[in-house]
Amino acid sequence: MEIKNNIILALDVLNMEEALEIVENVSDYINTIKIGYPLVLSEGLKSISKLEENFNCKIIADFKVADIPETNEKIANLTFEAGADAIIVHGFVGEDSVQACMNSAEDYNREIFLLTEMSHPGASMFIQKDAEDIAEMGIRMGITNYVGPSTKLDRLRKIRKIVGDDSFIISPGVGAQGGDPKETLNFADALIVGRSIYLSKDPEKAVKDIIESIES
Ligand code: NUP
Repeated sequence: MEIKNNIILALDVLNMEEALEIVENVSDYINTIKIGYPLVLSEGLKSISKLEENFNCKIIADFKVADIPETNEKIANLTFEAGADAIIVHGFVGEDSVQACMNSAEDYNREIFLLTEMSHPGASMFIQKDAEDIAEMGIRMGITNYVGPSTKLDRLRKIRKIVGDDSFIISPGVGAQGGDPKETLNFADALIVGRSIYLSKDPEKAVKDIIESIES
């Protein structure tokens, strides 16, 4: 996935008008948008095509798919049918559930991102202890795209070590959750940034500031 400036906008706003306005502001610098439950539960799956009609952008659907294989397949099919270029899938549910999403992605010629460890403090309670096994499972399954936390760089480094330099890692937690853009890019290929951009009074400047800090 060719991600402009290595920044993915997490567009967790609750209405389409606001969403379009924010993307309009940053569209010179950003070509990849991650949408998730906040926007889709407010405005529907049509949010995906709305964004794609208005901007030349790629959409990653952050649905953290985590169900039995049969249900995962339905979720992935509907997401790709709606136009998403990629879907984020939880790894802790196991190989068969992840495989169902991979099969769907193959049918639609789209991509999946495997979520290894999460960025929030509560991730240390359960998912952290399995994150390395999840990454190893991903490699065994032939998955090349991963999600790992920018808030815990020692953990991100471990995940990079497991998935190797040929894999593509996108990393949430930059900015509002405390992660540093430049340091994160030592281990990740692209940053996922939400609030630091969409809550800013000047989203374009917020993006430019991130780009500058990466290049400094
Ligand atoms: O581990 C994860 N942490 C995380 O923050 C996995 C995610 N998918 N996310 C998502 O990234 C989160 O749901 C939000 O959409 C985005 C981070 O947004 P922000 O903290 O920059 O506002």
